[in-house]
Amino acid sequence: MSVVSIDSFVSNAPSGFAQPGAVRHDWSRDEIRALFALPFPELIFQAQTVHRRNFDPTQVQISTLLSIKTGGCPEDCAYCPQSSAYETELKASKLMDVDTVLAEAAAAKAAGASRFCMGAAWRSPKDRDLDAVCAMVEGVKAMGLESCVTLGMLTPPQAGRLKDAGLDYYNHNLDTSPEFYGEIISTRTYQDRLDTLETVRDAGINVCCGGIVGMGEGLEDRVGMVHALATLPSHPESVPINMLVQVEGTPLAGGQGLDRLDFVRTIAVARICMPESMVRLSAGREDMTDETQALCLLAGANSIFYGPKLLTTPNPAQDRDMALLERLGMSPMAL
Ligand code: SAM
Ligand code: DTB
Ligand code: SF4
Repeated sequence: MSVVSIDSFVSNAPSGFAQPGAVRHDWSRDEIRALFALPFPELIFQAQTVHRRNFDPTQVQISTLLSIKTGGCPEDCAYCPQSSAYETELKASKLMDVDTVLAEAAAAKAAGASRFCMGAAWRSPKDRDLDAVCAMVEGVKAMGLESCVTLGMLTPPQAGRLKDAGLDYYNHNLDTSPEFYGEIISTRTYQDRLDTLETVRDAGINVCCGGIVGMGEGLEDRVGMVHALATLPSHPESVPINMLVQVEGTPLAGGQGLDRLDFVRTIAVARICMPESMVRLSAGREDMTDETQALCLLAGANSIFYGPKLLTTPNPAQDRDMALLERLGMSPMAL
């Protein structure tokens, strides 16, 4: 295939090539499959073109995660060390107190994060627990940080309370394709997840929704996952693409890892299909070289989790991340 210049690509994009910049909600699986099948240089070129239309390619949004309630979860997500269905080395703990959480948020801000994300291992929050979470959200906002929580399924009144507390983002992932989903989780349905996403959207909270790759799914499942995300009535503002972190004791431990180039492809296709969304190079960076991460950033990822821990598993040290951004001539996005 001959090399395509950016100008000729933009004006003469062959049919089947994504038109850079257009936000579409009618992606077909065939179109998405065709993107995955592109030669790597063509795919990256398209992703870069779309990315540069919408974002400064040198800027990366950085968020710090904190598990505010760890383990003992009644759901059976096969990837998750926090499910009580599996024997892992994780120690369960109850909901943290508000002051301790706010001290962690202040430290994250001092280290350079612009968003603080709090995760709880719940199927859904109890109303009394939501009082404390709302106080956490208010405190995080008062520090001048963006706030995000991930608490499981929500009812409309619960979403309304979070919105009133000032919540900016709610994370709730579709995780994989509708077909593969049943192999991974039996305790709640794909439709349950879609319902929560609609509830969050209706409450006026920004949606953070993505999935996990490297769980033993096939290419068609990665196609189906991006398709499900890109055909939502509104694209999620934030799209985390996680690479499975294998944790001993979970059913997915010991599986064959994903070819890193297939991970990069997933990022690139997500970028093309959701041009205005922040695509997050999410879990799994601890098992990636700096060069793989650089490829992900070239493929259109423009946010990362920042800090030595994700929820329960390790993430690269802050100084390694800052050094990588500096080596790449990139910088953290200001609020
Ligand atoms: N319990 C809530 C829920 O599931 O909606 C919130 C916390 S849950 C840990 C948030 C997300 O983390 C999951 O939806 C999943 O996509 C991701 N996750 C969990 N364990 C993971 C792992 N081992 N590797 C990669 N991503 C993981
Ligand atoms: C998301 O998509 N990834 C983050 C965040 N949303 C909450 C969580 C990753 C968790 C990885 C496994 C762990 O550390 O427990
Ligand atoms: Fe529970 Fe969330 Fe883990 Fe599933 S992913 S087991 S819902 S904490």
